[in-house]
Amino acid sequence: MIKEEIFKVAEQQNKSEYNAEQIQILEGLEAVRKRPGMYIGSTSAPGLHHLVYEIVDNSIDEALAGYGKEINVKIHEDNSITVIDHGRGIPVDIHPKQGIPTVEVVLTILHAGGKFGGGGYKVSGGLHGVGASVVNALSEWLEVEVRTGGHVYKQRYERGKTMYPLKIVGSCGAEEHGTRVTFLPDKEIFEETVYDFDTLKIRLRETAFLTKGLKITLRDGREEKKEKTFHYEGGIREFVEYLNRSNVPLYEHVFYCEGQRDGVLVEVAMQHNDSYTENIYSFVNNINTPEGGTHLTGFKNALTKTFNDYGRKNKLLKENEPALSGEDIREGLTAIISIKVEDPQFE
Ligand code: 1YM
Repeated sequence: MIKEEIFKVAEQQNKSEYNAEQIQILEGLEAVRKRPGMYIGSTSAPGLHHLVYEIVDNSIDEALAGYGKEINVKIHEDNSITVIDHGRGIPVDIHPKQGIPTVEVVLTILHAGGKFGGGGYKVSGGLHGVGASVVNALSEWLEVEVRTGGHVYKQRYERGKTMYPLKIVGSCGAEEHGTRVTFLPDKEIFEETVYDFDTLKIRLRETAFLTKGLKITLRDGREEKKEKTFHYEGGIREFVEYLNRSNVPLYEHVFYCEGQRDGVLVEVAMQHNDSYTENIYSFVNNINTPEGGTHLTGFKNALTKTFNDYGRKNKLLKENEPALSGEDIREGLTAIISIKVEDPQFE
């Protein structure tokens, strides 16, 4: 074979591989549309709201990596949602394996988000943690805008299908960077397509408490204009103050500690109030773990031991007196245990 022919065959092979990959992409997102519940839990209100958390989680990961301190969420008149962050922007360069811009890979290939840029603590990839491509698959349309290198890049998808190649639609300051995603949940998929401001408010407030220093703004652009900003420099310490707001604290100071070992970041905040109820919330990578786990058991054991050791050492507990039980110590306790692990195992 002469050189030209070899090149031609190679080119055709490349093309057919590329097409095969394209087909896989479409099949991947079709699977999501066929069984949405498998990816987002439900197609009723919880699933609808879950779409927002999936997109916001990518912005939170970016903030945890040290890029961008503010996230804006807006509900529009038609119940479409915009999420804006000021991180590095989803990369726009051509993905070496897929041959399309990385941002398009992130939005059109299932589970792609979690596979790149390993390392670092990620809140995405948790319970559902399915990423932006699932949101895209379940949206009538989705538009992404990335600001980086002085350009504004844009791409639109309809029911997960790319409408045009990534294009530059404008310019921005050389130092400006970030990602903006707007999507309209698909009425063919969801039984409920009206967003509830308070549902988003509660979850975004919790997220802000768990990520100290991060500012999250939620705006309602529908009939009844509303706006809420969540920004807690004290993080979970302020979360405990908030939870204890309608109780009488037994002491003024909210106990707080943080530490890191073996790739696990641990934060604890607590304060007793004059009630009898135990109010302990635990989180792994910003996801509530109501069933507890070793992080919660470890905390409870350490608390019981520390109180008893202190009591004995300072003769508050006489030698012939029995130790305080864990339940006694946790009476009226409000606490937050928040851990961040690099590779969480949810069971
Ligand atoms: C409004 C939604 O998705 N922000 C966002 C996403 C990414 C990055 C920055 C990012 C991550 C990394 C490097 C990395 C994502 N990138 C990817 C992937 N906001 C939103 N902001 N550069 C930029 O993790 O290494 C997935 S998400 F895969 F392309 F790296």
